[in-house]
Amino acid sequence: MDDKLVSNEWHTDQYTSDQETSFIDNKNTNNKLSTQNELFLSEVLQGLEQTQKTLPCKYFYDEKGSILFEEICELDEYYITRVELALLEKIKTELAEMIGKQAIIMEPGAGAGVKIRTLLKALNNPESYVPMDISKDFLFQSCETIQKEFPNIDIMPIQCDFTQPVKWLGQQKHDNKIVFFPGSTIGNFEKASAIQFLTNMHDLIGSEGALIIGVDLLKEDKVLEAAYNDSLGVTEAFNKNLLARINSDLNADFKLDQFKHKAILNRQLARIEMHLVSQNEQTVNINGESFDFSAFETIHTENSHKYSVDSFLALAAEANLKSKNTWTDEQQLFSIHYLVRG
Ligand code: AVJ
Repeated sequence: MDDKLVSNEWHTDQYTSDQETSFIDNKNTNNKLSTQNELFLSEVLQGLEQTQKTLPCKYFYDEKGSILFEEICELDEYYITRVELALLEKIKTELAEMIGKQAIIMEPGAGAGVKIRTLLKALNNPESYVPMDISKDFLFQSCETIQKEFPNIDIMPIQCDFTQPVKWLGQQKHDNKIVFFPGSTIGNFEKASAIQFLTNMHDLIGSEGALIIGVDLLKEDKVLEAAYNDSLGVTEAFNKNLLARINSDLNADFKLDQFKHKAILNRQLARIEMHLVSQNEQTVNINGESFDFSAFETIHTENSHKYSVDSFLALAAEANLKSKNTWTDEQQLFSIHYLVRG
């Protein structure tokens, strides 16, 4: 499997990128990691210097965080995964017809790959699958599982931060480029970044391709709040794992028991916000810099924007994408959109 992943000339020859991107290759490790941690450190310091302290949510997904996120997806209160998967099951034949033959399926933020298996199974002879994720080990493991299940599909994983441009993808000459972006991950982006991301996808898919995107819908307070303040405390552990990661990767001394998780619905901005609330006045050191917290001051760690079908399609239109079809579940909890160039 290693050979297959690293020797494919389709990607090694044409590979150029604006960022430090690496294909999955077990032999290629140490230097990369420290460059990544330097970037991680600068983003952490920058976030904590703000009046409203923030931390970038993409760093949730180290190995432990990726596992915790999978646990979130299995919670009763976290309806998103369950509802999207059921909807995907329901529309998969229709999707397969729209996608057609010999597609190359790209998936930014691929994670554990449960949803992609549903799609790949339904498709007519897909050519290749390109999962992208920031968490290398996790990506590598899930690729192995997928390759076993689909021996005839070329699997070309890329470790990257998909919020940054990955140029070579757009340069692939292929008619049927499909980007699969489930899970309402788009919800993490603020408006300008969401439009930027959608514009990158618009450029990437070309005139024949499509973006299949899952988007969570705005709904009543209690359903949303329960989904992000689950009773087992998994979301709390997920949120706090970011502090643990900063401690171990960036030489910091966050006291985990001095912070509490709190998710709040900001209806005006149509989003759930996750915060870590300092329980006391305290000082935290990170790689030689110190940060003071007053009691109940928060670190804003994540936004999860919610849309209506119309508000999402208006956003897509700003990136010159239009819906060829949009599906929702019966309760209107979640939506899936098949977007093409407008
Ligand atoms: C992966 C961004 C879709 O916002 O629902 C889940 C992340 N954070 N619980 C979401 C998340 C806390 C999730 N997304």
